[in-house]
Amino acid sequence: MPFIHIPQPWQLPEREATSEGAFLNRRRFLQGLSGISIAGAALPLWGCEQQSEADQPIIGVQPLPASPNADFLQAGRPITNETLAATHNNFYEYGSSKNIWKNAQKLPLEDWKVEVTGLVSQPRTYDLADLYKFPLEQRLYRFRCVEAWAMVVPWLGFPMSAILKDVEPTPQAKFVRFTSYYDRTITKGPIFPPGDFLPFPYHEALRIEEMANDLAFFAVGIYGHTLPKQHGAPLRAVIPWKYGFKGAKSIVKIEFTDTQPETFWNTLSPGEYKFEANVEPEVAHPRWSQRKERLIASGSQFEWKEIPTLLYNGYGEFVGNLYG
Ligand SMILES: Nc1nc2c(c(=O)[nH]1)N[C@H]1C(S)=C(S)[C@@H](COP(=O)(O)O)O[C@H]1N2
Ligand SMILES: [Mo]
Repeated sequence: MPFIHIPQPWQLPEREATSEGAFLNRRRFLQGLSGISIAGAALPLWGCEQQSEADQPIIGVQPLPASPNADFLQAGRPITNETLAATHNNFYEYGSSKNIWKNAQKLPLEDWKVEVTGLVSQPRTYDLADLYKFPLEQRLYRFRCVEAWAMVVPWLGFPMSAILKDVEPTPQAKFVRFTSYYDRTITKGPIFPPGDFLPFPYHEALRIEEMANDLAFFAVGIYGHTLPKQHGAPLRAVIPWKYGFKGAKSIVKIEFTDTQPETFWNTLSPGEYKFEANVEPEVAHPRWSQRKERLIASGSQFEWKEIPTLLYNGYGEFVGNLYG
């Protein structure tokens, strides 16, 4: 039998592990992700109080498979410390600060369903077990928020194209819309004076060709376990060449449409948050430049590393053809 070498996401070249934080990450990654140690892992990776029932090893898929595409396994930057990533979040349903991880533990995951509907020939409703049956893979992606902070995280999930194959959109389908879980009595969310005007539920959308691109991903996990609630358990969109706000969290509905759907931030402030929202260093946000970004680089939230922003977040070779 031929020996097939599948590179693992944590096999980063040494030169990328320059900072102390990256070194610690590397160790944690090895501890957390190797099939053997995770099988016997009783140790929470970051303090019991932050563990949630969602934050578990995914049963039945150990060891976790790496993406067959080696290009999706190297970010050219150190992996972000897991605790930092999990305590610096945008999730407006749970508050308008970055420190919402505790509040987000209110998200109820019992009996989760994801309805796929609209212009499709095979509408479907997936439960959690169905989602974990997709062929899962790990991908190490750069991640860029429109606010100019950035990170590198190992997602676990499946390409969005797998859903396209399952539900078969009709020829009329031109867009896909994602809707996040929302219950006003549970998620609360910020109330900005003079009133509660945020257009919840959070909703985002892509052109169907963007969804079909190899890079477009649905994550069910991160750092080798299921998604913590603050990262958008149990299913969130990851579109790494676009600003982070395109990646709706805690998705309950996926809908195919013939016209361009409204989206949350674009509805709130169309001049600042475009529908397309590709990472483009030369296109400034009205209130700040996008030429540079601050990488959450090491052991403290206050140690930011400033680096240049890359066009399409460095993924031009995969997505450039979408934008002639
Ligand atoms: N439902 C929902 N999804 C959301 C958001 C949100 O407020 N609500 N924020 C978005 C923004 S602005 C970013 S940068 C990312 C942050 O993802 P992270 O907290 O997992 O890093 O989630 C995106 N998805
Ligand atoms: Mo963001």
